[in-house]
Amino acid sequence: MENNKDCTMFFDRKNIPPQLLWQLYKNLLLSRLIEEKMLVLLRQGKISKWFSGIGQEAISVGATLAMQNDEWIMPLHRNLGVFTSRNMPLHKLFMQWQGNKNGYSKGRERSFHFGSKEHFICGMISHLGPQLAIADGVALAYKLKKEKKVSLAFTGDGGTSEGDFHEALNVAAVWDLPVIFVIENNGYALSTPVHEQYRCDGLVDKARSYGMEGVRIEGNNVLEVYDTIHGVREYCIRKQKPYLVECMTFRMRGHEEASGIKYVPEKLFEEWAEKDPIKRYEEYLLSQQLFLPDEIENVKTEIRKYIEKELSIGFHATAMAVDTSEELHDVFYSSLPKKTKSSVHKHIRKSETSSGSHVVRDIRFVDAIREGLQQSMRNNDNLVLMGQDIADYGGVFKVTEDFVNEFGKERVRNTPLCESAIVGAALGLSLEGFKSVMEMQFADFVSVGFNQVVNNLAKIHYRWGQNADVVIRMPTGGTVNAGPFHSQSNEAWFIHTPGLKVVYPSTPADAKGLIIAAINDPNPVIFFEHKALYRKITGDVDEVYFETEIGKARQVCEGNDISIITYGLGVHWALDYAAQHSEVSFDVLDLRTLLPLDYDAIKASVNHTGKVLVLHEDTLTGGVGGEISAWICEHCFELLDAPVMRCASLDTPVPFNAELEKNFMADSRLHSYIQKLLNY
Ligand SMILES: Cc1ncc(C[n+]2csc(CCOP(=O)(O)OP(=O)(O)O)c2C)c(N)n1
Repeated sequence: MENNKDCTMFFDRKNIPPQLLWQLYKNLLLSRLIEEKMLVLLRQGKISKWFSGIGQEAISVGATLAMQNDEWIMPLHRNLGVFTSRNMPLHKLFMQWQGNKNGYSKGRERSFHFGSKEHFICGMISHLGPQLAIADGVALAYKLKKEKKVSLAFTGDGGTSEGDFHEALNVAAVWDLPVIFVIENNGYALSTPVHEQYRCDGLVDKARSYGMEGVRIEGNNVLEVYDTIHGVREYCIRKQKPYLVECMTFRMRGHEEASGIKYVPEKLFEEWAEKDPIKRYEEYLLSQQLFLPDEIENVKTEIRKYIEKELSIGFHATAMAVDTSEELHDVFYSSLPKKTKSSVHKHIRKSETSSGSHVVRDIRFVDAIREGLQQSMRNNDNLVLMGQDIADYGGVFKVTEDFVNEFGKERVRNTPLCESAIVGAALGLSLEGFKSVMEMQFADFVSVGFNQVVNNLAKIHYRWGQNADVVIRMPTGGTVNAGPFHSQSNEAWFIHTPGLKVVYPSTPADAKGLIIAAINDPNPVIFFEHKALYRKITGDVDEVYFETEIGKARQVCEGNDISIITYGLGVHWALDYAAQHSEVSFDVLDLRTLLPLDYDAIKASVNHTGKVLVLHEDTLTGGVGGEISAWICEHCFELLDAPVMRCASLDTPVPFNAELEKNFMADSRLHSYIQKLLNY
């Protein structure tokens, strides 16, 4: 090791060539000088929040330069050096921080909560930990494509306490994924010191418990960071394994600029000022006569000028012109379908249909889903299935039984018990052009993957233009005497989340057509499958590969006394009731998709009868029935002959006892609602 006598840090340049030493220096400087300028602008009220990474720059810069430019990085709020080291144009970054339309998130996201596909940077969500599992998914994509690449995700010391940290590291270890997890241990998580955050000696100790290698390094030493990540990267590729790197550093400013630093002892600032990553590195370069003082001064002047120039472009950007229609249309990714095997098959179906050569069979609901999945797997080489026990065991409902024999364990993946990480990994796969279907073992368990669904999958396209090509299969619903945690109807949780599509078939034909459509849709789709229908319902299903359009309801039967607007098991309740009450003429509408709703079909049904009952298995308060009812009142008031009524399940958890559950279920009150409407 070469010792720079004037400082407390040891620098070892190893074989790093002078151009790279210089590049590291320039990138450190750029990051620091931008930050210093931002702090001035913040005081002048020209930008809003700022999370400072001053003192931690060596980690972002060293790590980014040790990666290839087309390898994904998942940065957080103190990683300016990642963005600048990937050469993102500074004026566009300024526009981003000002919330300008020409920034990376079109003004929709603040500070560092944005990504750029072009730069292989995945934008964070505020919740910190979810970044880690996305890196798993990207690494899985590299592995499946047999590419010699790694992904890299950052976390702070605080973030390591989140369940997402545990899940992501565990999945990476179990699946042998080439991911580098970098902890920036800067002493505090907001005001919480590390001794209130964890009890192990060092966070790197956690690596061993996951069965992965780890190392703790001096995070303020840019050469140490660069050299470590460079070596770790090669290790991850060669061994196809993850690696944990704990970088010791210090946060030299407040959590964010407005929050102050009173809780940090002064002495720590003094100690860490001595280890300033830029000052020390600069001294090293000069002491080794690698560069001359003039060169250093000149580059500082050059960078300052560059910042001013780019800033003025940013400040002269056109002011935001709000366009509501553009906002609404940018929630989902839309593209013309690519010429994939699937479109070829769709074409085949049409010709087969017209020549009458296709075969329709009477099959069970569960078999229809299975067939849709199987044909999708055959048609999309880039489709991966993930879920607990879905491989050899075939899933608890046997939907994927034998799939592993046809498609192999790489594409039919058993997962550890970690819903959040698997949803995150699905998103990571999507970043690299894969499609995925995740099976929630029971829809109830989505609650432990909820954040990734509603905040990452749902919002990512609107936030920075990246789509989430993910389907989550949700075996749902009650009437199976399974108690509160294996019977819930939780579709309303998702209907309230812009950016998701929510699909809920009630027949075998729709189950097949809609699962295929959901897989072909490049957006996140929450796909509900009622467990009670799996083996109870059969119906005609075309054997060819076909899609049923998402967003279109189906008129099940036409009538003129009462409309029953429903979905899922409700469709069968309505049909059974209608069969037993031929004296009443029912117009039954099967919604099939709950987000987006087919308002045209709803209006047409109201028009047929003037009396509407919205029927669903979900509980009453806050259920989708409330939304439909409000919409009808607002848009079809003149067509109504009675108040819109909702028949839903009791506002209690789903009880276990068969009699209690029967009483809970909406259909136990169906007759009285129909009578009320008839008599109105
Ligand atoms: C799930 C969640 N809980 C709380 C917060 C609020 N919060 C934002 S940053 C932060 C501290 C994070 O500390 P650490 O992970 O050590 O990173 P650092 O800010 O020190 O870089 C907290 C508590 C959050 N963003 N997300």
